[in-house]
Amino acid sequence: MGELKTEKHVEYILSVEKRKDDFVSVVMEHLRLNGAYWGLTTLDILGKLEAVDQDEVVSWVMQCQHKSGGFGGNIGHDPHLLYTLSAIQVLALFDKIEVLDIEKVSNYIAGLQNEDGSFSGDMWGEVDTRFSYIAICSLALLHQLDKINVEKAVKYILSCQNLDGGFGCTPGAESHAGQIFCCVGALAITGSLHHVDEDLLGWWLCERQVKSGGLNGRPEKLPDVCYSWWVLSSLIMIDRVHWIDKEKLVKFILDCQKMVEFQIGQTMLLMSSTPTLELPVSVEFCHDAFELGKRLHCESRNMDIAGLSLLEYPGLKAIDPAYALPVDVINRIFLGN
Ligand code: GRG
Repeated sequence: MGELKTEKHVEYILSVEKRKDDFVSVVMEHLRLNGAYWGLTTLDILGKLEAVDQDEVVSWVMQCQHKSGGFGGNIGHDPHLLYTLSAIQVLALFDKIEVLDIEKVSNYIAGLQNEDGSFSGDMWGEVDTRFSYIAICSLALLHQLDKINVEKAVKYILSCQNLDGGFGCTPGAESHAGQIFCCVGALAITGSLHHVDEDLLGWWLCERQVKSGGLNGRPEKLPDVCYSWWVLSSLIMIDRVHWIDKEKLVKFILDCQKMVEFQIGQTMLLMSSTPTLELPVSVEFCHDAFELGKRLHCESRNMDIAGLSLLEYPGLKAIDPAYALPVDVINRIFLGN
């Protein structure tokens, strides 16, 4: 089995953090705060958070705040719940939550709860269990859960539970591992996991492991290394992680690491979604398109490492499966140590 190429992952994440003006940075600029959350969390898990300039990041995060109290994905962008959570998470990593006007941010989040207990992602009204998780996770990190109707929020999430034990994005929608993470995470944070049939859901989740050891996100789909996070974290929260073959999954994740030469003499460690997927050996003319694909994989890469942390891979900090932040950060917030 290969090993985790820690230094190469750190090198890659820092290179993405530094570039702000190239084509890809412009195309991805509206997502930057969420990318920052994943990248910085991964650096922390790898024990390398001190490699970034904390003051510079905190100052940039605060410039992403809108007058409504919510955060956009970058400076000057519209506010959305997702980036508001990312902002709180990044500040939590640096132990800087106190720079927030907690009243203002939590009022923005609470204002997006609907009459039926669900949450809209922003002022335009899209409803999804992702937003229920985001609102609940954000308010819990701010110690402000009493700003919403938790009972109704839980009731709405339970209305998205399917007969197969899984959860979808809205009532009646297909079960998907990503949505299951959101619903199980929100139920875990609110102390409502007793509503879940752990054996039924655990069965659905462990069936996501395919022959290669990788996990897919729903039946009959291809495995993808990003589900190392969504499926594993859910299995851990319902105490059924021993129902999958962990060793095979570790091998699958490590085999997705690919050293690729993308400029003469310059190599980068990329992640493919499955070990068998060949990444193109890039030459200068396809640099931009390749970079874009690479950047889209950045989130995946971070989920792989977060997944390895859940699998207790040696040398990695532990990550909390519900809050998706390092356990020491969560202990600092909730236990004050
Ligand atoms: C703080 C960890 C954290 C999350 C914030 C945004 C969010 C809350 C959760 C997203 C959950 C989710 C829906 C993840 C799934 C993302 C994904 C890989 C979707 C792919 O869907 P398809 O249909 O792929 O393209 P499949 O694999 O089903 O064919």
